[in-house]
Formats: sequence, C-alpha cells, structure tokens
Amino acid sequence: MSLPLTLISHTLCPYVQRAAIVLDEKNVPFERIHVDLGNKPDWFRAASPLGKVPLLKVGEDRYLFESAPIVEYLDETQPGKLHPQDPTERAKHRAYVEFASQILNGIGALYNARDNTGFQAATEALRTKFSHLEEHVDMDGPFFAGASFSLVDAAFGPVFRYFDVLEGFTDLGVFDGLDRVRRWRQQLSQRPSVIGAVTEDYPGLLREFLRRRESWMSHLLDLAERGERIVAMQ
Ligand SMILES: N[C@@H](CCC(=O)N[C@@H](CS)C(=O)NCC(=O)O)C(=O)O
Repeated sequence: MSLPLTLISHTLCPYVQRAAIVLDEKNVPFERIHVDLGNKPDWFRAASPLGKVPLLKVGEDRYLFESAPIVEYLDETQPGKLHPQDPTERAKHRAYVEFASQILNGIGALYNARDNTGFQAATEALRTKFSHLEEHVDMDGPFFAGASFSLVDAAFGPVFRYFDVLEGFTDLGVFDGLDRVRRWRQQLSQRPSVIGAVTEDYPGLLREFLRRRESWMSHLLDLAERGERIVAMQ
C-alpha cells in the first residue's frame, strides 16, 4: 500500500499546480492543505528549507520540497509514466520544465513592472520565449511532445492560466502568430487535471493579487475596471 500524500499549497502558486496536475493525471488520492505565505507557521518553516510551497508530505513525517523533484518522485513511484523513456528526450523535457519556470519569472517581471517601459520590455521578453516554443512544440499536438501528456504539459498548464486572466483586461499580444502554442494552450485549458488544479475563485484571487502589486499592471487593471481598457503593445 502506498504512503498517504499531502500537498502543502497556496491558492495561486503555479508550482503547486504542477504537483496537483501530476497527482490527478495519475489518479493518486491526496490531501491538500494551504499555508498563509504572509504568515508562515512554524511547522512549515521547519519543513520547507526555502520557505516555499509546494511541499509534498510523504507518510507521517517526510517532506519533499521543490516542484521539479516532487513531480519526478511522483512519476517514479506512481503508475503511468509522464516522462519519456529515452534519456535524451527526458533531459529535453526537464529543460522545458525549467523553461516554464523561467517564463513564470518573466510573468512576475511583467506584473511587477513599475512603468509602461518596463511592462513593454517584460512583454517582449515573454514573446521571445513563446516564439522559441512555437518551434519546439509538436507539430501535430495536442500536447508538447505529441499524443501523450507529459511533465512539460503539467508545467505549462499553470503558465497559460495566467494569460486567461491577464487577457481579460490587457492586450499583450504575446501569442500573436504563434499558432502551435495557441493550440497547445487551448488543449491544456480543457484538460481536467489542469482545470482542477485551482479552485473556482482563482481568477478573482489572481486579480486581487495583481491589484495589490501597485505596479503598471495594477494600473491597467484599475483602468479596465473603470471601462478604460488600453492596448499594451502598439
Ligand atoms: N523553485 C520552486 C519555486 C516555488 C515558489 O516560488 N513558491 C512560491 C509561491 S508560488 C513561494 O512559496 N513563495 C514564498 C516565499 O518565497 O516566501 C519550486 O519549483 O518549487
């Protein structure tokens, strides 16, 4: 019998979503608890060396940290491989999981930009990364590497989810002309494991988070809510 698993989470965290997606893809039962990252409990500080979610509690007292090793652990211990068998392909997939993390950093740069200049630069940097992906996503899809859902897909579901909210109030245009990436995004948005990795109030919570940044994006959100949506890229 496998050990009980608990995913230590935060409602908005894209890295937590990766683990939730993988657990769901593999039909593994797990408990999910949320921590207040603004007021971290002592047990969490003790269990998480970097003070970050996700943590995966395995059994009674073992904690794993960092999303990449967590999802690899799940892939190794639970039936239904999501990583490719071929070592070269597997290395490539690991690299694209890291690429997803770099895009998440880029999204952070976008929503933290203080002014329009920084915002445009962050938008352009994201466009460059998605343009790279356009050349590397499987030509026929529906997923990153073709017919099978992989850990790369688990990493990109949460990436694309940001844009579902951001595009509600700003026109970033980062996917313009990127037909393969757009189709991939669409496929992932319909995947039950991706949908189920967040709660229904996620869009509202993300907007609330963005509003509090006091950044250029907060300004755009504020304008849109007053009916003054502006186009970000000219
Ligand atoms: N490299 C980490 C990143 C995880 C991460 O950045 N978690 C954020 C929330 S999305 C966090 O816990 N931040 C709290 C903090 O830094 O104090 C991973 O892949 O698990």
